[in-house]
Amino acid sequence: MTLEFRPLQGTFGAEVIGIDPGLRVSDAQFREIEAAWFRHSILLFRGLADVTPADQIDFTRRFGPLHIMVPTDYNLDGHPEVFVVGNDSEGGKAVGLRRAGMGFHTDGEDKVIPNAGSLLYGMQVPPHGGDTLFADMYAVYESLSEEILERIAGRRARFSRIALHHVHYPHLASFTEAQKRERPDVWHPLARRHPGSGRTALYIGRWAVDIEGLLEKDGGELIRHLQALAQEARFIYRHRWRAGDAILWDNRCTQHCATEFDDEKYIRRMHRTTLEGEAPLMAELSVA
Ligand SMILES: O=C(O)CCC(=O)C(=O)O
Ligand SMILES: [Fe+2]
Repeated sequence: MTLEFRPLQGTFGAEVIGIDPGLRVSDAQFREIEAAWFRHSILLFRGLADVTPADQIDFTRRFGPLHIMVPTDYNLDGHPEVFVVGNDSEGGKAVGLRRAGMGFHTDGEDKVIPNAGSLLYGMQVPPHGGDTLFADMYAVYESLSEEILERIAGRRARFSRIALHHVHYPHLASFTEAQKRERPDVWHPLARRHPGSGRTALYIGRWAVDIEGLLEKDGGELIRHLQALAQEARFIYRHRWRAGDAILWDNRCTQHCATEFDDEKYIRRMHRTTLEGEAPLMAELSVA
């Protein structure tokens, strides 16, 4: 069956039409899907049915090696590659991570090797709320002024759990010395070249705190300015989930953010498979 890719919002995002509802695809179809993923950054699959954890793992693995989330508390029994997101419970025990991904981020941005992408499958979703927002970080990069491009060219941002833990999780206990050792700061290029598309995206996220080579205060201000810019409506696709949807996003050129829903009243259960990645590539300076 030939696949069709129907754009979601300009060239950002596309719905894959004509795919097998169990995500079983031929090699030729896989090549088309991967090329479309590089063109559109996020792919939406709708009307999926009976995608088992094994089907989801097999499909995602076509794109590259899978990552197993640590700690393993919310990984599916027997299928540790599947990480459960949401408020579902079994036998009185929470099976998923609640309130995951609030705040714009890319998965694994706080690690030396961030994750290339993730496939999130909506098994059970609330009738309203619980949307996921995606930001097109190629478009954000392309909107930057020459002055900002010059300030970020060749520079890396510092991503720091240690510096921002109390900002993002004010309700939690502060970071212990052991946690600080486990989650040291990392630096990634702000202008990131995508190895598949060859295009350049702005690479920041919720753990980015300042910029090497700039005063801490100036770098911090610039990061906050860029993060506010990325959240402008013109760069955002809002996904309203239906059960049976899955989205494959590319962490190298998008950010995403979960939103609230009434979790006293509704169950939201999502299964996520996560791709390993590569050390982010610094893009060449493209300003004169
Ligand atoms: O639940 C969502 O909408 C997104 C959660 C998230 O950030 C993730 O699964 O990586
Ligand atoms: Fe995430």
